[in-house]
Amino acid sequence: MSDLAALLQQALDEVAASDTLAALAEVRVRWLGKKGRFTEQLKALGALPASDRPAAGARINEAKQQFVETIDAAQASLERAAIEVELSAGRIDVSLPGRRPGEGTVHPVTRARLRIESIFTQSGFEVATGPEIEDEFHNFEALNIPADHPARAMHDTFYFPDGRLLRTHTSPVQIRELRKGRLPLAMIMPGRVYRCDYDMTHTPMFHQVEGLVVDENVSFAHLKATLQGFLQAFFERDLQMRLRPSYFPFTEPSAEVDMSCVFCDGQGCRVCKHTGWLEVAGCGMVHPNVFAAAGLDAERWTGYAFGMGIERLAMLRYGVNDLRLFFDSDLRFLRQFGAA
Ligand code: 2NM
Repeated sequence: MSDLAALLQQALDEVAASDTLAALAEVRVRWLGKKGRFTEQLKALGALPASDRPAAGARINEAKQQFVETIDAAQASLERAAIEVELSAGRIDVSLPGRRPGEGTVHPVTRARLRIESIFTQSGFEVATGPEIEDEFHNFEALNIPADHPARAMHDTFYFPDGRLLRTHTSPVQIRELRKGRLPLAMIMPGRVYRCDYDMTHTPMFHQVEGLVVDENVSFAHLKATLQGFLQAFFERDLQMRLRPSYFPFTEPSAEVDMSCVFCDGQGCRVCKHTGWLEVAGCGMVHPNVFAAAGLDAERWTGYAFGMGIERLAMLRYGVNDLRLFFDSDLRFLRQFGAA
């Protein structure tokens, strides 16, 4: 009996002397483990006469219970203290700015396209898109470019084995829209186009935006005013524009669009090769054969169309001197362009 009291006191003293969780864990094993001292006491019961065992067992369990309560309380108290230490040491500064995930930027070609779309939609144009894989009818025939026409050689076309092709311009989208027969219409068609051509100033894929306006009594003057207005909005400045007679199979008459050089204001510099002019687009009045191929009455409908390269416009607008920069994915270049 006094043995057990002394034993319990020793166990409680060891708990009191433990000032770390690790030390406490050792004490717990020493007294309650498989070979622990309370465990040994219970095992020793077998040596007592059977009549003494229940009372002795109860006393041991009582002592053990008191020990367990004491050591559990001590452990909880040490754990609370550890959390307190952690909380006071590592204060959270809620005023610190957060760490943002890396944000991308809008590619300059996309940025230029969005600008173009915004300018035209603000003046009532719709934006239409179509497939990049086309057939000869939509890419050539309907655009008044028959199979034996030299203009087909003008476009270095990527063909698939089945005769389909990668569109060489976005004009086939215009054919698809015209064939829907919902007139009058005013639309622009931006998108990727493909030509088998690769050097300093040509890439096999580039971006075009074409425009098409069809109504009764559409004139060349409308075309000229629209292009002048667009260029001034896109470059955010007054500029001169001139039209030079040219040839496209799908328009008649046709013209090349020049604007006064944005780098020297028409004075002559390296960029405009000392002419004062930059070629930025092609345009014309929709050819009657195009209306006919779209199933429209060429006697009734008139229209103008134009086309320009988005990379070229982006280079002039953002001062990029090498077309290949758009396709190199160099982040030092791309990060200079923010949101549209
Ligand atoms: C250009 C230049 C001139 C054009 C014409 C047509 C259509 F389908 F209406 F006939 N679409 N695009 C056109 C006209 C495109 O790009 C330099």
